[in-house]
Amino acid sequence: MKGKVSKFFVYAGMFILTFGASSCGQSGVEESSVLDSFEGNISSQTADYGSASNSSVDVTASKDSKCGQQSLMLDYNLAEKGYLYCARGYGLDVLNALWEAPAPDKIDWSKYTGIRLQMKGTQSGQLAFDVKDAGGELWRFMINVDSTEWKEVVIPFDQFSVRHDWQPSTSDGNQKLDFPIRSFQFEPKTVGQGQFYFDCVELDI
Ligand SMILES: [Ca+2]
Repeated sequence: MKGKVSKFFVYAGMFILTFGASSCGQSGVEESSVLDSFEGNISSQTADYGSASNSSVDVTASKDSKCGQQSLMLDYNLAEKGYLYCARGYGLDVLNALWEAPAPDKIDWSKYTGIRLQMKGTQSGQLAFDVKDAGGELWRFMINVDSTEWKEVVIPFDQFSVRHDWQPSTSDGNQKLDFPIRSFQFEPKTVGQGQFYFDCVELDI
């Protein structure tokens, strides 16, 4: 009987470990590849967002989620020639807008080939997903939003293009995607009003 009981606990333990690693695990799980699942407080203190004066964006948590209890929701109105963004990670103006995963230099980026995320939008059109690399350079991947249902987007690192429209003054401009990546951001690019939901930003093996 004793043997049976301990075997059960071994299997149960294996299940929990596997589950934690393959879905949206807790940030404390060592092998988890989840970069961010937007749990906890989501506000202007924990997300770095803003817009041009002719546009607007508000960022909150939504209960409509794919990982954990909530997703990140952008409620926006993008005007012609305007812009707006929402970023999480390290080295941002909002110091507590940190992703859930460990700090960039604590992640073994060589294990991963790209980024995978879950998203949905109420308006079809274009959405930019950017990452800022170790040299402060911004890289972009354009997502075509054609459905109001949740969908998964997979972005291999080699599919990012260096941004030519704008770079931070601190960018090293070497046009090489230097690891570690330090932050990511969402930028709706289609003029109009709508909402975007994001969840389960993971590193793809
Ligand atoms: Ca979540």
